[in-house]
Amino acid sequence: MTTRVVGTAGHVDHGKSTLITAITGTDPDRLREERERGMTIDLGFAWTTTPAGTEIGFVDVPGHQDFIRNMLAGVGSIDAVLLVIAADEGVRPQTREHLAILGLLGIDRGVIALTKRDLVDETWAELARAEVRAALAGTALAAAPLVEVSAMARTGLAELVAALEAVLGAAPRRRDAGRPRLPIDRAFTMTGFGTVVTGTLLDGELRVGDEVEIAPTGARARIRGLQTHRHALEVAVPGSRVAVNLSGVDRDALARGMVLGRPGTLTSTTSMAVRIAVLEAASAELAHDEVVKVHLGTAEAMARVSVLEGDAIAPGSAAWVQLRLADTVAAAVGDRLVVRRPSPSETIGGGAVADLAPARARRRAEAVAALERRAAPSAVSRLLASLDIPRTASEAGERSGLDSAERDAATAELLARGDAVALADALVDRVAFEAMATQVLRVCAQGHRRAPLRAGVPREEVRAAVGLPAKRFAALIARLAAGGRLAERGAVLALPDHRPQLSGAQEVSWAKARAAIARDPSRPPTPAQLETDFGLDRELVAALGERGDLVRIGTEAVFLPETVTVFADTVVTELAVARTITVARARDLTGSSRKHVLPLLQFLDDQGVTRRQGDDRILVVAPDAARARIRALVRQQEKSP
Ligand SMILES: Nc1nc2c(ncn2[C@@H]2O[C@H](COP(=O)(O)OP(=O)(O)O)[C@@H](O)[C@H]2O)c(=O)[nH]1
Ligand SMILES: [Mg+2]
Repeated sequence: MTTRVVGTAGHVDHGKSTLITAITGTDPDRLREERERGMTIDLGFAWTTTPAGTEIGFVDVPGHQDFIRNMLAGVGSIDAVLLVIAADEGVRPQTREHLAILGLLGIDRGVIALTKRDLVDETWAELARAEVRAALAGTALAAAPLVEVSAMARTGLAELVAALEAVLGAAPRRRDAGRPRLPIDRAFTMTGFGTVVTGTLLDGELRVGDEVEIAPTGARARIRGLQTHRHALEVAVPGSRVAVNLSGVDRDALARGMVLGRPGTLTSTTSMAVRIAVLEAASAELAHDEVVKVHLGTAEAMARVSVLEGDAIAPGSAAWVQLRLADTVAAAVGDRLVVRRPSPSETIGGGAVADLAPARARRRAEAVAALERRAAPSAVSRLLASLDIPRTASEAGERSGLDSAERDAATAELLARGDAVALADALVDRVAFEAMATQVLRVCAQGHRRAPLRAGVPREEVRAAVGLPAKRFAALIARLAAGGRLAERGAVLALPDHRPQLSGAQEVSWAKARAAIARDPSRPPTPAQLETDFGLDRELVAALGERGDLVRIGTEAVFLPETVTVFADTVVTELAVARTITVARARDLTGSSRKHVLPLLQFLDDQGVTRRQGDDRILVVAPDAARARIRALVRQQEKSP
C-alpha cells in the first residue's frame, strides 16, 4: 500500500479543517484553543484510505497570516497540495501568499477545492471559478483540477478524493537516498510510551531499534517504536507520516525544527548559499545585509543576507546569496527554503540550498561561478562541482543533492572521462588533483634548493604541506611516481632528476678523498676516517652514495663503484670454476683484508648474487647474470641515486 502526504493551503476560514474532517472523520484542530476559537493555529493531522487503497495523510495548516510560520513547517515535504478557496469569498490575501509559498517550495501538484458551494448559486460559482483560474495562471498549479465541494452538504467529496488520488498517482516516487531525515514537526510525551516526535520522513527508511541522532544538538536516542497513522510499523518508508517513539532522550531536548537522522549523516550549519528568487509581488527589493526570517523544513531562523550579485534583488528577479543564520539548522543541499520579512510580515522569496557552510568568498564573481556549477542540472556536473577538494563519494553525493544511484553513475562517468581522480577512499576533480600535484613538486623543489645535499624531502614534511590524510597522500604520491613525475626514495621524496649537489669546497674535499681511496681501493677508509681525515661528514658521504660516487655497504663501509664491480667479477669468476669460495680465498684473490672483504661478500649476498653455505658462499644465479646484475646496480646508483 502506498502512503502519500497532502497538505492543505488557503485563506483562513475557507473551510480547510472542516473539509479534512469531512473526508477523514478526524478533526485536525486538536488544541483546546483551536476548538474554542474555531480556528487552526498549529498543524493538524488526519488520514484516510481511498476506495482504491491509497493511504493519504493530511497535514492541515492554519490559514491566518499570524500563523504562517506553522503553515511553512507543514508544507515542506508534502506530495501534493489541497488548495482551498471558499466559493463565497473567492481569492483572498493568504490564498495568494500560500500559492506563492507553494511555488517557492516547488510543490507543483495539487487539487483546488472550491468550498462552501452550498452558500452560493451557479452564477456566483461561475465568477469564483474564473477568479481562481486567473489567480492560478502562470503558477505550477494552473492546470490543477478544480472540484466544487460542500462539507456541510457533503457534496463533491468523493470527486475530490478521486481527483487527489489521480494527482498523487502521477507524482514521482519519494526519493530513497539511504539517508533518512525526519524534520520534526511535533515533539511530545505520551503516557506509557514516553518521548514521541512526528514528521514526514525523507530520503530513507527508519527501523525500530535504530540508533538516531538529533540535529543540530547532536543528542543520541534509539527508536523504540514507529507508527504511521496509528499503525505500528517495523520500518517506516520515505514519504510517509511517521511518529517515532524514542528512548534515551528527553522531550525537553526536542523541538520542531530539529531533524532526526542516522548518527553522523546530518549536516548542521549557520551559513548556506542559495539562489533566491524574489516574488514579483514582493513589496520591495531584498537588500544586501538585510535581516530576514528563513524557513527550511520545519525549522526557522533569523538570517542576514549577503547578496553576491549586485546590491539588491528586485521583485521578480533572482540572484545568489549567502545566508548567515543566527541559529544552527540541519540542512541538505537541494532543500528548499522560504525567506520572509519579519515586519511588516511578508513572504519575499525563496530558493534551493546549493551549498552548506560555504567558504567566505573573497571574490563574489568566483563564488557565483562556483555556485552556478553546483546548481547545474546534470548529476555529473553537480558531483564534479563538489570535488574541488577530496571527498568520499558519499560526501560528494550528499553535497550535490544526489541519491546513491545517481551518485554512483556520475562517479563512474567522471572517472572514465578522467575528470575526476580516485585517491584512496576519496575522489577529487582533475584541476584540484593537478593543484595538489604541483604543490608536492614545488615542496620537493624547494627542499632540494634548501638542502641540495639531501636525497629528498621527508614524506611527512610534504604531506603536512599538502594537508592530506595519510592514505590519500600515499595514493597521490603513488600516482605521481607511477607517472614518472616524482621519485620515492625510501623515506624521502624527490624530483626524478634531483641529484645531491655538492658545494665547490665539498667537491674539493671529495676529490682529495677519492684520490686517497683510489691509491688502495680494496682497503678504503671507514666513514669515520673520511670525516676526520677529509672532512666528509656522514651526510656528505650519504650524498656521494646517492650520486653514485660511492657504494655504501651498511653504515660502516664505503667503496668506489669500480672496486665493487672488480671484486664481484673476481668472486663470480672464481665461483664459476670452483663452485664455492671462502672469506680467506676472496681476500687472497683481491689482495684485500678480511675486514674489507666481509662487507663486500655481504653485499653480494644482499643483492641475491651469492648465498652462504656453512663457511662458504655459492653462486645463486648464472655467472653472466650475476655480473650483469652487479653492473646494473652500480650503474643504477649513478643514474638514479
Ligand atoms: N456553509 C458551509 N460552511 C462551511 C463549509 N465548510 C466550512 N464551513 C464553515 O466555515 C468556517 C471555517 O471553517 P474552517 O474549516 O475552520 O476553515 P479553515 O480556517 O480554512 O480551516 C466554519 O464555521 C465552518 O463551519 C461548507 O462547506 N459550507
Ligand atoms: Mg483550519
